[in-house]
Amino acid sequence: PFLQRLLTHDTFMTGNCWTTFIDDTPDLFRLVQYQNRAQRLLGYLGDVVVNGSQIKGQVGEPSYKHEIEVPVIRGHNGKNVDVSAPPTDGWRKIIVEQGPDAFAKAVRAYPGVLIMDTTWRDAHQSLLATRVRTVDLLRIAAATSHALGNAFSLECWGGATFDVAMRFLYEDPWDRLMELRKAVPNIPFQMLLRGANAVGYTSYPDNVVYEFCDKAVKAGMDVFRIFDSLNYVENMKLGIDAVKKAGGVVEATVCYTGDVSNPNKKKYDLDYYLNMTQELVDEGIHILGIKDMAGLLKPEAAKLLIGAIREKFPNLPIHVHTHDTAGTGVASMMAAAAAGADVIDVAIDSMSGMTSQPAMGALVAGLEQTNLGTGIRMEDIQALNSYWEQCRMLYSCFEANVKSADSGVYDHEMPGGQYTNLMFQAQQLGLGTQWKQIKKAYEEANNLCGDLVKVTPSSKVVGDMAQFMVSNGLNGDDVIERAGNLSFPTSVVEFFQGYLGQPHGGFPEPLRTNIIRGLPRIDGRPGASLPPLDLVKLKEELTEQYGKSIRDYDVVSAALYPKVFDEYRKMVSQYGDLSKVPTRYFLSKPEIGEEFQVEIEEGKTLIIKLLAVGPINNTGKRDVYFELNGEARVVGIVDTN
Ligand code: 3PY
Ligand code: ZN
Repeated sequence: PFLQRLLTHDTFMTGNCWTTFIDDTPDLFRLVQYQNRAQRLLGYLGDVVVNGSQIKGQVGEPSYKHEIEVPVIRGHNGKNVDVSAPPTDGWRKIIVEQGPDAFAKAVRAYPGVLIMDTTWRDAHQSLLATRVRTVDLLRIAAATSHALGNAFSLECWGGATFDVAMRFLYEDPWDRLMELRKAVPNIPFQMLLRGANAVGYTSYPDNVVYEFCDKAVKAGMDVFRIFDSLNYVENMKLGIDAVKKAGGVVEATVCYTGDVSNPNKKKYDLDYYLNMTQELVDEGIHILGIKDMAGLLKPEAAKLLIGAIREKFPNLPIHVHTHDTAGTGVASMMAAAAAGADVIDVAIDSMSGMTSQPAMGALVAGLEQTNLGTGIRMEDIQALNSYWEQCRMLYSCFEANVKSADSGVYDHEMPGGQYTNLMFQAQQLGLGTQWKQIKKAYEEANNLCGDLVKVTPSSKVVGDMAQFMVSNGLNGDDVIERAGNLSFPTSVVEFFQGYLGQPHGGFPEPLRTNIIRGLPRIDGRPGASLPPLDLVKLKEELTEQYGKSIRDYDVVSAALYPKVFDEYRKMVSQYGDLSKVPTRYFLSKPEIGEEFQVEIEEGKTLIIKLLAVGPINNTGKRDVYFELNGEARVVGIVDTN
């Protein structure tokens, strides 16, 4: 009947389509669009039915097959809270009404310790290959806005989430941010910004970083944790200035490595961190971040480091981040709190521990018994945790199977996210001893590179060098001896050329010269020599290619990740917006006869049921039969098995 209406429509009959047709008959056009969207969505679901999910990194299917129950939050009076009414109270109010300086002052003046919840970013980046999707964040967003109303922030964006959203989940990172913002108006949002590398792995032209920060604030971001992977302050200055100009809160960050409690570890000692803090303070930052990306900060080191910074900078808010790889997370964060930290990072219990952050419940309970309470109730943590327990099982197919603590991290110093990644890869290769070798080689590679701060992207350099050594059977001495003749991974060569910036203590020689040979050397900030990107021209080109729907946000995505953006748009034009498909059906096929819903836009819900799968035909396709809002639909899917 729909096709009949279309074919007999006056405008259509005149043949005077499409440009004026769309403008003149919006209702019919919307109907075409809607039908089209539904059919494209069935194309995706049909493909999963016939060929299984193609999401990279997925092993098996979700171990949880039920609808995830969203918890009830109870108010102080014991009554259930109506979470559909978003709370207005929270730390964000100060940012919005009085600005970042007032916010920083209020945080410093708070008598207890505040928490940042990393569940929506670092926790799943460290445990589940960054694969948690927007739908699952959105479902718990309203409850979270009430339960964690006194949190300093929710870390929900940046780091690897930006490219993984497009690359592997086929969803738009900007939409994620804007939708979450709508659902959580009261708690500040926080993101991880890799300084001059923004949310990428390389330096970008300065104007791209400015544009990125400007758009991030417009989309709802508040606090920017800005770091550089070599602690190279010249790279950080760009990010600091860009965030300031955009109106965001600048949390400039010192990445922690080594061990300040060990007098034999001299390269990164207390003076190094105090000097770097001074340099950042001189830039007029709002908050100091201490980013212990590998979980090397032992309790005694936390006491020394935070204590020394607190003493020298009494008015500076300090925000501490760690990973629980060795198992010292809660002890170290308790020590940091006692030594004067203002904000501590934790993840909801079922998304915490090991390569993720320490457990929220453990830290909050521990601090409750001191005079440093967080203002977060244990009862609310339990409620949120019940949701994430189920979610963790839903994403079980992305678990790297890290099963225990590893105090070997004090030697190899791998950041949490990379640890899970490399362990997963070693497991996939099926070589039982490979993991042990990789860890050893990582330590050697770090020493070869001059003992670096290791965090994205410098950690990738060390990881690539380690894998190169293992696969070529080389030890550190071999590398030094044969450096002039080996063909090193590109990331390693570029690092030695200076493309990431200047490491503390300089590059080791003669290794540098032997690796880069005749290639150019970059002496200062690598991005300084990049010409600005013509964003106006880029927008025109993108609009020509993808149509009028290109927003300024998309221009930034394409500027940072041209190829990833293009492939993402191709997926969208083939299957439509997949971000609202429930994760279970995004990753695995439904049972025959099982009914489920997809809300493709507010108020527009598709009710879908898989009816049958046909035999393979002579074009190599199978017909997949669905019921869509009560009507039978069929899609032909190429069987690639
Ligand atoms: C990132 O850069 O994504 C990190 O999480 C570094 O720790
Ligand atoms: Zn981290």
